[in-house]
Amino acid sequence: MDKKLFQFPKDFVWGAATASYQIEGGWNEDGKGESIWDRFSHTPGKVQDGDTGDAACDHYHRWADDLNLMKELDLKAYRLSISWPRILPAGRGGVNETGIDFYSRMIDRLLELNIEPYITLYHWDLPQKLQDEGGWASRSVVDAFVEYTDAISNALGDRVKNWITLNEPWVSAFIGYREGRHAPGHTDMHEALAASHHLLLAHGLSVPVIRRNSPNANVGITLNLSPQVPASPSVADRVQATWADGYINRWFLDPLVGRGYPQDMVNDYRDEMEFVKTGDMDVMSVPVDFIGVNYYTRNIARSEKISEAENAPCTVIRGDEITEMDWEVYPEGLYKTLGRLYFDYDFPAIYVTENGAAFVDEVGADGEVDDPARLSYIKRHLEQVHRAVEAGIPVKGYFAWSLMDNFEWGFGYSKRFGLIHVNYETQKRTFKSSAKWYRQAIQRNAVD
Ligand code: IFM
Repeated sequence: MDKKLFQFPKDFVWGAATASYQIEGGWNEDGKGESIWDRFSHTPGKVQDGDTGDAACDHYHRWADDLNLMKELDLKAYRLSISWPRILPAGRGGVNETGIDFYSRMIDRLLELNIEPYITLYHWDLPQKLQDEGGWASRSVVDAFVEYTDAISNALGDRVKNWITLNEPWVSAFIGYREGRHAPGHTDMHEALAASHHLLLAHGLSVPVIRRNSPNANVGITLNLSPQVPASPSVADRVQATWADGYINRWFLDPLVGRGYPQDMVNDYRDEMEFVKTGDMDVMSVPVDFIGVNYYTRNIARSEKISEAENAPCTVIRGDEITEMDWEVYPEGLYKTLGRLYFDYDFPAIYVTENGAAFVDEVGADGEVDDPARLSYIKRHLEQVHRAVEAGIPVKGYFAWSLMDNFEWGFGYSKRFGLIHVNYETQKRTFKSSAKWYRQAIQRNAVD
């Protein structure tokens, strides 16, 4: 039987993504300030095996070679993030020209190679100096973000035409300030709520600044989204799923499109929301050109309020294909998420700004890295993207996470997400079989 060929639209954007702290290293070089992740990873017990991003993939020194690898992969686009403390070491006031220069040279080279840069302004490496005044929980950080946005979009806006203000503000706010598994490692729900609000405010105030400095740019924001499915038809599980959807998805989606914070969540948080000021909700619903979605898995919601015995029989069984992150492989959730963004929220364009999987990779005796599980993961998710495009959903591009293995936050270097294998002892890069497959997909503009 002939295999089905999933052909993508002509202008579909094929890319890969990284983030500054996860790959750059050079943590204290050339005038860079300390970030909250430098501080967090240098604190014993915070990151698995005591790993830090001090050297990471040494991309700060090897960026030119890494760009050549991107070309070899035939990437059409590269999503990178800027390290805020490399640009403004103290978070505000006093630009570090060496930092600007680093990114400026990289952008020039990307354009020379015909690789379109997509810049994320904030992928979690807040300058520590701003954390010292309260971090995202403090409203004063919002102005500092706008100042930073102005500095970097002014420097690069003539050449960079795709901007993402924030990466996964839910993670910044709730994993950083409520669960404490990420920097700054706090465990305070009120701080987390305030942080989420200030992040969205910072986004809203930055969009017009980018538009002013970068005429004709596409500006958007990236959220981590996942379907929240009740484990059973019991009322308790359904309530739990609705709550989880409000907590992770709607808390960010609704204000972005001008619906305000979801009322069911506000009912829970009302007493803690004094940080919302008149006009804030208008600011954060500034129109965007696109929404970015980072999709990895779904969540099956089960209420803890009732016992296993009392609960209705489980109707949703977690699939048995699980990644190293303990995340279920559930490609259809990507289709559902894309559909929701278009049909329920009406975003004019959508990019999958991250999708990928961590699996154990080994370099074989022949020096090759064969990673069929990752290849299959990416292929099946791309099929769902194709399905969405066919359904009329305006999905404009797909960025694999990640270009190369890197520092996976609290897990250090123990989880590998890369298309390119990195030997952290030697910094040798090796294309995995998924990378070779991805190159072929890019070249054919199709998946089969
Ligand atoms: O590595 C992270 C990335 O920084 C943000 N999105 C999820 C990825 C995998 O956990």
